[in-house]
Amino acid sequence: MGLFKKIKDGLKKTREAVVNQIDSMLKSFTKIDEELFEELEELLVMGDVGVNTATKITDELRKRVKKEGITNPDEVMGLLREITAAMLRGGEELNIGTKPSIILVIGVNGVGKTTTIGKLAKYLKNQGKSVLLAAADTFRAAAIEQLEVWADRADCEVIKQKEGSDPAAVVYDAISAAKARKSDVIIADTAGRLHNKKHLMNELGKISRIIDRELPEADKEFLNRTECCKSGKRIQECGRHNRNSTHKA
Ligand SMILES: Nc1nc2c(ncn2[C@@H]2O[C@H](COP(=O)(O)OP(=O)(O)OP(=O)(O)O)[C@@H](O)[C@H]2O)c(=O)[nH]1
Ligand SMILES: [Mg+2]
Repeated sequence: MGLFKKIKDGLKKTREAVVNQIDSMLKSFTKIDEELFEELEELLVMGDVGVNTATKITDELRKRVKKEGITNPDEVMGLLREITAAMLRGGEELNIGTKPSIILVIGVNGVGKTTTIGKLAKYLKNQGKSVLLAAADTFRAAAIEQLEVWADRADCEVIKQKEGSDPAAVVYDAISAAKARKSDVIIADTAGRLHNKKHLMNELGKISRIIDRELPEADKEFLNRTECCKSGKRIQECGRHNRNSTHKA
């Protein structure tokens, strides 16, 4: 079995397991009460939905149940599907209309920046966009190789220099390459950093200035692993939330 199929099947199993658990939990209830909402929220969090999203989903469910006078737990699964589908539809779109446009992915150590880039690259490629990755995490050992594995899966190219080189120079190279190849989107990986590490924050400032100078008219997104914010907004620290992380920068 190919690696990508293995990952896809793995994700499918996880999703099915969560849905089955919610289903049997709902069947064990005869009425809808606070305990049901709490158990549901717990299952969503354990299923890797994320605490904020799990709370949003259960809050919305409480509202709908009350408003529509629903009392039968059998009806909860249908409502859940509607709520999650609506949340996905309502998601904020990335503003990446110009050619090229650039997405700079930032966040503290181990929150899933590189993984998100891999998934995003694949998603954009499937939408017919040409994607170029910039390996601007030159700080953590093996970060470049990790990005290359994801690039391989998404079938896109990585612009890189050697470990320890200036990340702003990598971004500069990637912008030049994207202009020459007429790529649609550049996605730049960056080293995990905390806002109190001044030299790393300065480095981010330098990358940002290079982008503004080289791509003054382009659409730019600063994608924070836990939240999205547009270029120019203050870069906020995002909390370390990943239970599985083993990396240390
Ligand atoms: N459960 C879960 N694990 C994830 C998710 N995203 C990433 N991971 C895992 O978290 C670990 C760190 O992910 P990376 O993508 O390397 O995170 P990073 O922010 O690039 O890390 P640094 O480059 O070290 O700062 C890896 O083991 C990933 O497989 C997610 O959405 N859910
Ligand atoms: Mg990384």
